[in-house]
Amino acid sequence: MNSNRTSTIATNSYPSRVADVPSRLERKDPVVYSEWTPDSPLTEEQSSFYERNGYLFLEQFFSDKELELWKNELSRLQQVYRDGEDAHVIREPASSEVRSVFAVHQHNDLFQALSKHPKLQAITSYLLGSDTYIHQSRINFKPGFTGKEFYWHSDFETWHVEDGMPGMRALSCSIALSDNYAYNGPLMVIPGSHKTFISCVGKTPDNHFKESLRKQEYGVPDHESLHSMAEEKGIHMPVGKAGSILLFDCNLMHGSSSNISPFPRSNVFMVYNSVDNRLVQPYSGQKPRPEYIATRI
Ligand code: 6CS
Ligand code: FE
Repeated sequence: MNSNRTSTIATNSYPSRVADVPSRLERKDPVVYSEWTPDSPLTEEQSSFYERNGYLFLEQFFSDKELELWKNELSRLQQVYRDGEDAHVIREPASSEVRSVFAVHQHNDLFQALSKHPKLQAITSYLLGSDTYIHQSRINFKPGFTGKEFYWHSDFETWHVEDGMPGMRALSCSIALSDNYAYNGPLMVIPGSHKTFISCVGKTPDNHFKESLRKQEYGVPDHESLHSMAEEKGIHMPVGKAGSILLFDCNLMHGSSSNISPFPRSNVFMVYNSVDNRLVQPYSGQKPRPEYIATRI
């Protein structure tokens, strides 16, 4: 085991789930790790929007031809995993509908190619200021009528506490494989929330992921923190056609409502982590989560 893989409390810049009251810590890490130049893959305006808001929504990012391929593969996977007991397949809390399929970048050739798409790699390397690897990938199907919510949370809080991600040098790219409307449970974000770390209360249960991926109840922010953040910064809901992408910082507060519309809101998420931010031991002190949730390189 090399030395930098052991996390010590002294190096824990973002303690969470250790106190019995919530607290707010200022972000210690940059948001955009590169200097913008005219050769950058984003415009200066896009880059500074992402730095300020913690997210960037790009419509019609992929061609219809590419999209058709991934949409067909999505439908095929939904059939493949409809029954069965695969660990990386998560079902809805109140039904047996498939909620998420994890590690698609490992199990599936088409989605592996998507995770390495040159347009995505150029943007993620620019924003994270280094080469990147996939920390986690998943398809969230959010089926029509039964797709349940993803309560407000910061991904980084979980990835730091439960996976041992040292700093805020990772981002998610949500690729819409179905049209995202206001009424079918799209992602909602609190712009600018990525610059504050909400330290949560409560001790992480063992094997927490067995519940949290269906309905997260630990590592979720308290109502007072959420209320004051939303009051101060508002809530944005970037929606658009299939083929659009939503890039968002690992510490951005986000969530999505249940989908009671007849229309699915199926997105594939690729999480890019900097190779200079590789996981150490979980800061919770518990054993690491399985590889299909958090890649350890
Ligand atoms: O625990 C995780 O890694 C997952 N949980 C949520 C709610 N978002 C990020 C990720 O999919
Ligand atoms: Fe999330």
